[in-house]
Amino acid sequence: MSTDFHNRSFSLLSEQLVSKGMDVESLISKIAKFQIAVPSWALGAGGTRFGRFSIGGEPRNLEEKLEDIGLLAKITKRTDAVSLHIPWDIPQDAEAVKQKASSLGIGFDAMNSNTFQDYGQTLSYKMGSLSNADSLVRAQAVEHNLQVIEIGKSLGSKGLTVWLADGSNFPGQANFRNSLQWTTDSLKEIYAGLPSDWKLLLEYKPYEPNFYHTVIPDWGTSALICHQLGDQAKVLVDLGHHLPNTNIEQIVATLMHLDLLAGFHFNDSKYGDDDLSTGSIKPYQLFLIFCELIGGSSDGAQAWDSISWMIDASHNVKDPIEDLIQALEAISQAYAKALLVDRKKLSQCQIEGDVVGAQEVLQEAFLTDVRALVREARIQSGGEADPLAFYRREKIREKLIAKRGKNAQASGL
Ligand code: AFD
Ligand code: MN
Ligand code: MN
Repeated sequence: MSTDFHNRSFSLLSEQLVSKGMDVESLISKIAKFQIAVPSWALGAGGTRFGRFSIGGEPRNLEEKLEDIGLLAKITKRTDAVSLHIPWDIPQDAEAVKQKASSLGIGFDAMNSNTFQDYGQTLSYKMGSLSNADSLVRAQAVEHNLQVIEIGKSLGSKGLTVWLADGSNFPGQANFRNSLQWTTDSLKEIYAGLPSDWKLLLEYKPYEPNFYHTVIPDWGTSALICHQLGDQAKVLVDLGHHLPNTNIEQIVATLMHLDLLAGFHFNDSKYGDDDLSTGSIKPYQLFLIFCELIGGSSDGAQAWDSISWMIDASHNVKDPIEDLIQALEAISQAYAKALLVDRKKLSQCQIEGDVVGAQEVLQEAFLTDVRALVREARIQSGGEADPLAFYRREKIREKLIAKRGKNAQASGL
């Protein structure tokens, strides 16, 4: 896209916004400040249980994952952190990894533990980890999480995300109450090892890989456990972790009202935990979530800076870097649109019961084409006007294949 095209569309949009009494500079600085962490596992093709199609040139180790995120940071200016997964990303030399990351302008967001797979540890997680009927397995899983905290401390991370695959596939397989109690007790032991300036982000998911019950299936169970752990434990909302038609924006509002929102794993889905590109299926839902986030933080329910922003996606047919460029853009657009909501008018409509008026307020913001505003924020921060066009024009994937090999596969089990 030409600079002239951008300048013309940006000045037209600015005129519109100023005429509505908005401060364009402050909008731009908010958008520029809003950074989203990239998951280390999203730089390679993910795959499903039916197979995996390599994309070529994928990162083969942690250093190459950081290089790919460094590129995203440079051209999009929308990310400045990585969320690591252990044992997939165990740094051989933490200091060297930290140096490399900071040279690329990348910090370390929440660490992710992994007790949903067997990767050579002594006792199997097949029948669960923190909820396992065998106390020795539970102890092993607790120890793994404590080790993840140690690795995170060496890198400057301040968060531990715990997602448990624990559950059962058949009625009678597990005792619901014991599973919940054992999980809670195990999490208390992990929480006791949490540094005072860390947070524990407790993720929930209704099903998969277990298909009859999951120990932490919903936001309510996660919140109940967080209450028993302490105020450093809060609920992680993964957008794909809800049964179809769940009102996620209401969950976000409720958690903020309770100061219990740890943060997000952004993605999109049609049916389940599909891990599709954020904003590719339900952009209006993403916008409504940001309306609650802006409302909750401006009304003092929960501080914006206390929330963690991460993508959690898995790519089966797209180039992972292109997918992440699209996701970062979609998140920024939803945020920018939500900033345009006339909150004073909205609450007036709510008080007066003006249903149509309230919807008009939201639609007015949602239907505003904010791409020029998001692009201006990126250009002013030194990013590319059109990151996707840049990525393709510079033939970056071809260069990565030449450097790393056609069938290079992301490190990860
Ligand atoms: C899977 C799980 C969950 C977790 C992620 C990283 O469903 O979302 O956060 O893997 O461990 O997507
Ligand atoms: Mn997740
Ligand atoms: Mn998931």
